[in-house]
Amino acid sequence: MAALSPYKADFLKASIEGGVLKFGSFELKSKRISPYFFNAGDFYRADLLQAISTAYAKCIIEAHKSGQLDFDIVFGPAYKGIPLATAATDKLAQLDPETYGKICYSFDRKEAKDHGEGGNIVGAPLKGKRILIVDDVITAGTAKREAIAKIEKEGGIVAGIVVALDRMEKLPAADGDDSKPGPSAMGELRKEYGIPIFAILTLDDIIEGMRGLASPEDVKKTEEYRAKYKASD
Ligand code: OMP
Repeated sequence: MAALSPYKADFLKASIEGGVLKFGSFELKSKRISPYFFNAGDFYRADLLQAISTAYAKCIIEAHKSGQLDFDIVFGPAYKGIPLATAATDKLAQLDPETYGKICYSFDRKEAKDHGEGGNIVGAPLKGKRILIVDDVITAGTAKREAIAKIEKEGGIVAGIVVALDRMEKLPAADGDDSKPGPSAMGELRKEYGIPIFAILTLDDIIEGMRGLASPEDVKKTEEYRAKYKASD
């Protein structure tokens, strides 16, 4: 496998050293038991927030330059997406003020507000704008579908999704039999909505980069998990 690009390697190192990417035994939303967990809520220290906002901004700039992504607003789904989208917007403008100095951010409320300015969205209005969703992790894609529905209801046009981590997992089988090959959440979302989706890191990147930063036992368990749940596409 090709070496990780420097910004991805820096991000992985900060995630492990900062305790954001943990190894052990964790139950996922899907009920699968995973030997690793990435908690974007743990980027609460200034240096870690800078590490993640830099990684998002560089990933977004790369995708934009390649011609695959054009957007007006960076949208962070509540709650964990909110600081991620806000910090990524700030970092984009810092890294390239000419291109991103006027980029906007916005996020949703979990509960609609019926007084004051009211509504479901805080920040830039979405109507008629191209929206880039910035979120933490893709496992099954359920949270991304919910975010897309909210944005479309507000009249926004979803332009793409950027996540910190693609777990590369196959969708849970309808009959509960996870031993059969299955398609990935990311692939299904791309097909269903026709939008580009980018991940700063994938599970393959984590396994490659964790050697030397995590114990050989954790590497082995993570490889076994990949062998069991990795999607076929
Ligand atoms: P969807 O793939 O869109 O359903 O989103 C996966 C969600 O699972 C994330 O937004 C997190 O809330 C949570 N999650 C993590 O935060 N980190 C992980 O490593 C794994 C999960 C998970 O439960 O799958």
